[in-house]
Amino acid sequence: MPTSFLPPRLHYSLGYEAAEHVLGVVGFGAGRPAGLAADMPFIQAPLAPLTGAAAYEIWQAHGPVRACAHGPVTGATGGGLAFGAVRLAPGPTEDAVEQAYEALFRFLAEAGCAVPLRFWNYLGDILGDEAGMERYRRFNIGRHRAFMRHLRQAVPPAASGVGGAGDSVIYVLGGQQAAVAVENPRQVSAYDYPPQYGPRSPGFSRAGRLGGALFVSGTASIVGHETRHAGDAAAQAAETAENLRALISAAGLGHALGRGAGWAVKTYMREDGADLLTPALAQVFGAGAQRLDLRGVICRSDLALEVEAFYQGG
Ligand code: 3EB
Repeated sequence: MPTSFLPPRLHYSLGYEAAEHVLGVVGFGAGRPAGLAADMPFIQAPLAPLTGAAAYEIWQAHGPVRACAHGPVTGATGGGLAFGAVRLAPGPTEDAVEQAYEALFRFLAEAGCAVPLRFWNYLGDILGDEAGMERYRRFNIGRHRAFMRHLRQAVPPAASGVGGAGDSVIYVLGGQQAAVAVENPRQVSAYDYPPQYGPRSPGFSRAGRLGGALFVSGTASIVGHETRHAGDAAAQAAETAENLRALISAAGLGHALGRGAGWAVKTYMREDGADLLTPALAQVFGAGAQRLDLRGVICRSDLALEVEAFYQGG
């Protein structure tokens, strides 16, 4: 039986509504909500909403959950899913990332949800230089090492990789069966990027489909493997929308385009100006989609924005 999800809930205020069967909570400019049991997973992301109040991303399961921390990972499991989150330890980024991923893999196995479905990587100072190599490139080396040892599937799952200000965090959703990886016909697979983007290619697939659910990776204004429209955020928004449309269609979910209901969307922009995304997002997801706009640094300096999404058909 395919795993079923409730859509993630994206909250736009500090007020945390006690939700049922909470697997995990991510805070954006927000600390641990008072209503969340002390042993349940909460991680504060090094990113905040573009404007206004703090926000939470809340993942819920269909059924009772229990906390199950393991090593450095805070987590919970229930309803055939697990949520786990970890902070990067100090030290060289590639080593810290390798250790963090290894801890997440061990956590997932321990939780009985050994298959990673979706990773989120929020890195402090993502474009900064670390002893002669960009931090994001070191991140890719560490992730690659962990995947070589622990990933039991042909291609890596969906992911986002975004820079923030503060402590780096990685969180994951795991399950009991792998999602079907989906690639974008307009883009070179990230794991096949040529070496000009670093010694190890980014380990993620463009989307993962699991039953009626779709995890859409961070998607930007990249065609083939090259950035399009450097310096023009509005044109990047339109190109990103084209990429999202192509990807969602390739996933066999063309019928979900523009539906609104069932979609939860997170956007990342370096500068203010999320309004310029609104027409593009309305076309792709529909006006009724949940939406959370975050301030983030994209992992290429010429990219102004990135968009990720989750869909649960109903
Ligand atoms: C890209 O298409 C844009 O390194 O995990 C998007 C999603 C991006 C995930 C990652 C990076 C990652 O290459 C950047």
